[in-house]
Amino acid sequence: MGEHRGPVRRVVERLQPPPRIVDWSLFVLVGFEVASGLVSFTLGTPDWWPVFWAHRIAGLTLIPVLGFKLARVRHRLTDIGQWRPSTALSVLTLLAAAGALATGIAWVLGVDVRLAYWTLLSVHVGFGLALVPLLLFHVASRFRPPRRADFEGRRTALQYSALLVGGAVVYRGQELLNRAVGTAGADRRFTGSQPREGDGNAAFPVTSWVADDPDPVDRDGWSLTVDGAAAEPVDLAYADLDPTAEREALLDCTSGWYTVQRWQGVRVGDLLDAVDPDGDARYVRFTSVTGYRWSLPIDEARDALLATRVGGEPLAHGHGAPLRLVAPGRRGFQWVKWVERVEIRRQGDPAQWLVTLISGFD
Ligand SMILES: Nc1nc2c(c(=O)[nH]1)N[C@H]1C(S)=C(S)[C@@H](COP(=O)(O)O)O[C@H]1N2
Ligand SMILES: [Mo]
Repeated sequence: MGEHRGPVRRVVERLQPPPRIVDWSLFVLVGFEVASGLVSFTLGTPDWWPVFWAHRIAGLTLIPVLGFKLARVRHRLTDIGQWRPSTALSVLTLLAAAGALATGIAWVLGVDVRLAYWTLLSVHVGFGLALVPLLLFHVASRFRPPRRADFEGRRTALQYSALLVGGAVVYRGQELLNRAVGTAGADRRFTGSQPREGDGNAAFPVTSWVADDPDPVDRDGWSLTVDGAAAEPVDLAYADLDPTAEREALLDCTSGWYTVQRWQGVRVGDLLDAVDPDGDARYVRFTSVTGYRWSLPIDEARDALLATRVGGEPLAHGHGAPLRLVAPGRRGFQWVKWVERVEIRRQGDPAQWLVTLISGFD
């Protein structure tokens, strides 16, 4: 029989790990993708590039492993007589995985379409999150513990190294090809975000998290409270601000776009100096009129800006007027809009993770 096998088939068979290893590595790879994908949302500075690379390479490695799996179980899917309730779940799991892979790859290749309100990158994240409960159910309904004999030591390790190296080579090749052909995918940042060009309010989208959508803030009724662990808290009217500080900063949203703008406003360090922070102050918390909030370590906060203008224009309501945080090196969701309170604190604020997600829901 051996002499009838084609060369492709022989390579596949040589690379194919044992079935249970295939199943477990799918589980581990998907777990890694979900974890690294979520963590990547918090990373905004280029020294974190390995996380993004690992996410892409593991994603590409998933494709052949998923292929091995499909080749093995395809008769269960195609033979309707064999369908069980758990088969439907398996198909949904497969669709979520295929959807996440397809949207991830399309995004890398520069496909920058919107599905209703969502960027393709957001759809990718949606598929990935849907995959979590589906995969857990799938594993629970078909769980088989790995056996010692499954780990044929060196052979399996070699197979996996080959798959990972293959993934890295394909990803690197894609980068070179994207650049050579000059697709939109070539302009992506290390985070995967695509550029939005131009200056001022109209140059980049208004992006709010889930349900945070306040009425326009009336400047005359608004004031900025600077308080907390400080000797002399103050309450500043808009006219009390001296918005003459200026800096260029890059806003990178986790939905997949970035923009470089000149922001003008008040340096947070100047606000802090005015209220005389206590010696043990360690964080500064910025809170929106909606309750949305984020904290920065005090030294980083000093260097941040509370902006009243962008690209030479007064900030539009959607972008956070009258005052929004500009936090260079942080992802967009940390750039709190419609700020009304700056609070000096001794501790961080773990609850901010939950508050930002549910802010705006009644
Ligand atoms: N109060 C508040 N601030 C917010 C948000 C929000 O929903 N509410 N969205 C954040 C997100 S996810 C991003 S990417 C930026 C987007 O800023 P922009 O709308 O000016 O583009 O604002 C951040 N600040
Ligand atoms: Mo965002």
